[in-house]
Order: sequence, then structure tokens, then C-alpha cells
Amino acid sequence: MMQLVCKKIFLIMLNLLLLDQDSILMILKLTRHWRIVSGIGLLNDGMILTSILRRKTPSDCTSFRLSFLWDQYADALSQLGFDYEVLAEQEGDAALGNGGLARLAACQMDSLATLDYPAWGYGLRYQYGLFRQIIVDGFQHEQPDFWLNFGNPWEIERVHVSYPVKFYGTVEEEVLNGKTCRVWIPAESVEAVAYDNPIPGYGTRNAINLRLWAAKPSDQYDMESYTTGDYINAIVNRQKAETISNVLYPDDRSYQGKELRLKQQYFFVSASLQDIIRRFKDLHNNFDEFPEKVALQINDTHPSIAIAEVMRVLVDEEHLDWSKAWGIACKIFSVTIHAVQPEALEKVPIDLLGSVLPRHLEIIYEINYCLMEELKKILGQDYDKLSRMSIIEEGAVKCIRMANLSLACCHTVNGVSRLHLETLKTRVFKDFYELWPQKFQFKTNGVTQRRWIVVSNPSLCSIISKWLGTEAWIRNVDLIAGLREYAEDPDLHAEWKNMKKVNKMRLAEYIETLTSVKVSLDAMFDVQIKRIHEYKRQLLNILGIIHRYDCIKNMDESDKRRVVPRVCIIGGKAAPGYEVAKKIIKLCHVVADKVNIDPDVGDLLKVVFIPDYNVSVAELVIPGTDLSQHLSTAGHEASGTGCMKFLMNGSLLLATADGSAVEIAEEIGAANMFLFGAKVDEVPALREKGTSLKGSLQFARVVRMVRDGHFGFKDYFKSLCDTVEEGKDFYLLGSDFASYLEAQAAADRAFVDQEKWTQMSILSTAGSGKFSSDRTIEEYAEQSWGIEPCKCPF
Ligand code: AZC
Repeated sequence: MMQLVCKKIFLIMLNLLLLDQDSILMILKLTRHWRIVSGIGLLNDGMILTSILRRKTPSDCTSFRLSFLWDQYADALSQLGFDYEVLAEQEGDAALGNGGLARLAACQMDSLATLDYPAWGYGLRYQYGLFRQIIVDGFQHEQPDFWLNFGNPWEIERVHVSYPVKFYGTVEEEVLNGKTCRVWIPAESVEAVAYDNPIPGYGTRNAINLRLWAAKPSDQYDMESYTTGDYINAIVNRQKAETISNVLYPDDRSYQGKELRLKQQYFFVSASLQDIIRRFKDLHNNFDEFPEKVALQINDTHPSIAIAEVMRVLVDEEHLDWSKAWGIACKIFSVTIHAVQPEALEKVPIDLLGSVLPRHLEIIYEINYCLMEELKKILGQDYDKLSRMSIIEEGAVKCIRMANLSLACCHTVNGVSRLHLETLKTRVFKDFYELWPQKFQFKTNGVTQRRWIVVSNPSLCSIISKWLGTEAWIRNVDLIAGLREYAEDPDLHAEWKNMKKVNKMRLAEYIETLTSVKVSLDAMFDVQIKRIHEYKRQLLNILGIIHRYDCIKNMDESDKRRVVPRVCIIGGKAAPGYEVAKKIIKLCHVVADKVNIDPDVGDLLKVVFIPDYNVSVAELVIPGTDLSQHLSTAGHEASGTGCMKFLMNGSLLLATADGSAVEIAEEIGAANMFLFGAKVDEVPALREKGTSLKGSLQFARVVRMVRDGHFGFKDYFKSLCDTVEEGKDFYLLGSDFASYLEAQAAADRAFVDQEKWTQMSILSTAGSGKFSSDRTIEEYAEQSWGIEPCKCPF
């Protein structure tokens, strides 16, 4: 048996992805980890190949260490009569998550593997990932994403790794060794079967595992049904079992009160914990060392039921006394919150929880009782505060506040940017912060340069390696700051511009194939790609485009010659039930329809909506972007990670002082980006004032154009216009509009001076080092998990 070198066996609970996975839990556990690595070792070449083959753009990254394998593979394919590029395009994304949260987790898995941390990721193997967006007449339609249609060659089905997950039933009292115990008698059992997705690190022999659970019918349950003679029901129930991991919920903000969602969460949590505890018990015969060996990271509030599950296992199954079990739970769990909006903090109705997981409800009541007793000692009779901090929310529908459950238990509560932590401290979790300030930390998000530069922008990868004289930045991204020294070098400028042009060409071809719109490569490619949300303010972008259009229409020919041509690209999915977001997509299309064929405008302005935005699309769009937009109302974007991908790729950022953009400005210098809009502490007063339309005549004019049917669909857009009407403009589009237009004008002026622009672009890439997920993961390892890298010894 390998000596324990690392301090901990380590578990992380996350909601994550492979490319894009929603629910994950990771373990890091040294001894077993090494055994697993050696297991993977058998497949190691295959694994390395896996990571290479996932790259869709091999071309000119000659510096990439493993490109020789790529070439060999492409050669072998061509001898079989297949074109590598064409074949690679056939592979869809594993879109097993909704948006930023899941994409962040993918980056973190890459960093954990590369930095040699002994980590496991856990999640659900949904059969239907996030819906495919198709656009019909400018309207979003959703189509199922049955991504497993042709199988998934990257996974390993572990038929022998499966656990029963129980639901429903009753709780009864039993006397065991003279002690009265509560015992859960479940009524349904579903089998969780493991599918492993190895994730190889870069430049190391370390590989980690993303274990995804699929629901299968449990034979145990069927046996019972057969004996009662209910054959048909037994078959129907077998099929029902599989529905648990069938489909990902497509709304990234609210899942409130859905039975299937709760079952998915518990299914994921229960199977993962059984796997973790089984592994721990292989080596230990009591739980004293559990916190020394295990760390669990709860990624957002969705897997918080894990806290109650750990308590149930320790108290009911392992027969630890309550306070010992609670002590262990408090040491192993930490949580990251990824949201600002209260509706994203999950709540589960008591009736629902009591029916699906009756014993867990009892346990949560008990945890809450202890919490309230502890708080009363500190807060006395402050019942308002006590009721705000309670895990139970009273009201018409009594609910469990999953966030409060996490806060009561976890030893650290992380925000995802410095500003976000402030919001958590001063608004969302103010009461908890006042009580336990030491729990609150932040780890600014990061993205992996290995996917977002090396894989998706191979030409940039070559340039960076050439100018730094080393590829070491791929593992040690701080080195990228070395580019600053050459930010004014004309030779680097020439290479940089050429790289951007080639990437723009690729993007232009893609746009033409998809939308039949021809765009000029001389235009500024201006991009906003992300989930469609009111707070992300795609509407502000479109209204800005309308303003630009309106100005061009009213110009004479000599003025037009001074206009910087733009291609405005927007992409993103709206949650299927989110009407306002869907109207924003339609507005984008009607504006595009009018602008793109207007002879007065020509190449000065083109508007493009890229359908079905996903990770693969981002890999193509981001390298070809000149300017990217991040427009959330200050205080609403927890961090944002798209901005970091753009930054790495040398796109200039037009952004509000929100989320991680504040820290980006510090790193690259505010003069190298275009900041605008209200600051977070100005927002409440602006909302009070409610002066949106009066605040800006220009804003009033563009909203009026939409209202009056200038782009058609007058009635359809009425309710959308109402959302920004005076007094109702919650996201402050009106009051930020003038400042937004100024920032846009500044971007235009900068673009005219191409040398200046290129310099700013180089400085953006050079300043992106801090926003690598390698740094984020090192902070988690040190501050939240207390672990160190464990280098694979063979
Ligand atoms: C997102 C946040 O909105 C985004 O600001 C952040 O960068 C990202 O998490 C990673 O931390 N949150 C979500 O995507 N939330 C859900 C529920 O999907």
C-alpha cells in the first residue's frame, strides 16, 4: 500500500460538467487515487489521445506538445478515407449543464488534474443534456439533445460499480442495543450505475475521474413487485426509475418545488456518498479520521441535501451519536455560492421533502432546532433575525432553505469574486456574516488556458510560446505577463493582427453558413454570448444597436465615412419558460432583418444572432472577437467567466464594474478596457429615483422605435418595452444608457488606431494570468480543503 503523503483524502461536492455538466461531487483521496491512476495507466495512451481528439482545431499549433499524435491520428484516418476535421465536427458537446456554473467546473477539473491534486468529480449522466436551440422566424424553439444517440466513446461504463438509492416510505422507531433509533423504511429503490470519464492533466501523468451516475431499475424492487403478482406495474416502474437521470432542468435560476429535481439531487448525492464512504471504509474501521481524509465541496446550493444524508448515514447507519456526527459534517463540507439573486437559492417545500425523503426532513428539523438553540444564546429574542436565519421558511408554502442548511454546516462559504463576496456579506447572507465572519471567503473564478487558448486558439498559443521562448506558461500561466514587454513591438503586432484576422475569417465563414449574412473582416467583431437574462442586459445591447442604426440612417455620406463598421454578434439560450428572454431573442432577429438588408447601412452595421450557443461555438467565436460585452447591472453577476476567456484571447472588454470585471480592470488597467455604468453602491439610489426614460432622451427614442413597431411585432414587444419603462426599469437600462453609448464610442475611437488597439489586446492577454482556474484551484486547495499536490510516482 502506498504511503500517505497528502494530508487528506479529499472530497469535493460540486455541480459541474464534463464539457458542461451540472451536478458534481469530487473526492480527492490519495491512496485510492493512486490506485485509480494506475488503473488508468493501463489506458493511459488512450486517455492522452482522448484529450487530444477532443480538440477540434488542430491546424497550426505546432508547439503543442502532443500534436504529433494528432497528426498521426489524422493521417491514419485519411488512409481510411475520413477527414479528421469533418469527423471531429460530428461530435456534439456533452451539454450536461446550464451555463457558467457548469463551464467553470469543467475548467476546475482540468486544473485539478494538471496541478496533480487528487480529486474526483461526481455528477449525473443525463441522457438529454441542455436543449438545442433552433430559431424559426426569429423565435427560439427547444429541441431535445439526445447526445448519447451514437454512444459516448470517452466514457467507461462500470457495470460493477452501482449503488441502490432509496426514496419515499416511512420512518419508524426501533430499539437497538437498548437505544431507541429512527429507521427509514424506503418504498422505492433505484440503482445508480457509474460511468467514468477520465480527465488527464496536461504535462503530468496524473489523471482524475469524473464519475457520472445513470439511473437503472433496481432488481430488488422488481422482486417485490413480482411476488405480489403485479407484473405490468413492475415493468412500468422499471422504466420510471430511469427517468431520474433522463433530463437536465434547463432553467439556470429556479428549480423550486419539483419532485423530479429533488430526486435527481438526492440520487446524485446518495450514490456519490456511498461511493466515497465505501472507499473510506476499505481502509478505516471508524470515522475518526474522516475529516482528515475527506473534503466535500458543495457547488452552489443544489447538492446541499448531502449534509442531511451524511448525518443520516453517520447517525442511523453507522450509529455515531448526533453531536459527533455533526462535528464531522461541519469539518468536511464547504460551499461555493454562484448566485446573487435570491430566486437562485433553492428552496424545497416541506411536504415534498417529507414525502420523497421523510427521514431527511426529520434530520433537517433536528439540525434547525440545534441551530436555533445556538442562535438564541447569541441573539436572544431577536425573532426577526432568527426567522431569517432559520432553515425552515414559514409562509403559505413552508419550505427548506437549502442555502441556510449549507451555511449552518459548512466551514467555509465562498463567493466567486471579491465583489460577489461583498454582496453575500452585506445583502444575501448578512445575518450569517455578522455571526460567523470567519466562514466567509472568496475565490475569484478562473478558466483553463489549456482549453481556452491552447485548444481553441492554436495560433495564439504558438505566438505566446514563441515570444516567451517557452511553453511553460501552459502550466504556469503567470509567465504570460512576460508579453507586456513586447506590447509595442511591431513584429509581435504583425503576428497578432494576422492571428486575429485568420480567426475572424473562420468566424465569418461560420456566420455566413449559419445565417447567410456576409460580414466584412475590416469591421469590429463585437460579441455578447451568454445565457439570455434580463440582468445580463442583452436588451441594452440591442437598444444600443438600434441607436447606432438610427444614427447611421440620419448621417450624410461624409459622416458615414467616419463610422467604424461593426458586426454585432449575439448568442445565448433562454430558459424555455422565460418569456422576456425569448422576446429579447426575437427582438434581436427583427432588428437584424431590418438592418442587414438596409442599403443605407451596408457594411457599416451587421447584426447576427448565432443559434445554439454552446462550448464548441464559444471555441470558435471567442478567438475571432475584437470587442466583447459584459453588461450586467452592477451587483448582479456573481463573477462571469466568459469575460476571462475573451480576455485570454485578446478581445477588449466593454463591461460594467460587476463581478470579476472589477478585478480584471485592476490587472490590465482600466485604461485597457471600456468600463461604464452605475457602480454597485449607486444602484439602490438609482432604483429609488426611477428616472429611466427621462434620464436619456436617446434611450427614450430607441424604446419608442420598438414600441411603435419600427421593427414590426408591435404588440409582441409591448411587454418587453414595459420592463424598461420609467419606474419599472429594475435593471437600470435607462440610467446606464448614456454611459453605455459613451463606452461604445470610446471603443470605436480606439479601433480606428489599430496599433493602439493591438497593444491593448496584447495587454489583455498578458494580464489574464490571474484568471486561470489553476490559481482558483490552488486557493481552494490551500484555504478551503487543506490539501497539497500529490505527484503520481510512476
Ligand atoms: C453562474 C454565475 O451567474 C456567474 O456569474 C458565475 O461566473 C458562474 O456561476 C460560475 O461561478 N451561476 C450559474 O450558472 N448558476 C446556475 C444555477 O446555473
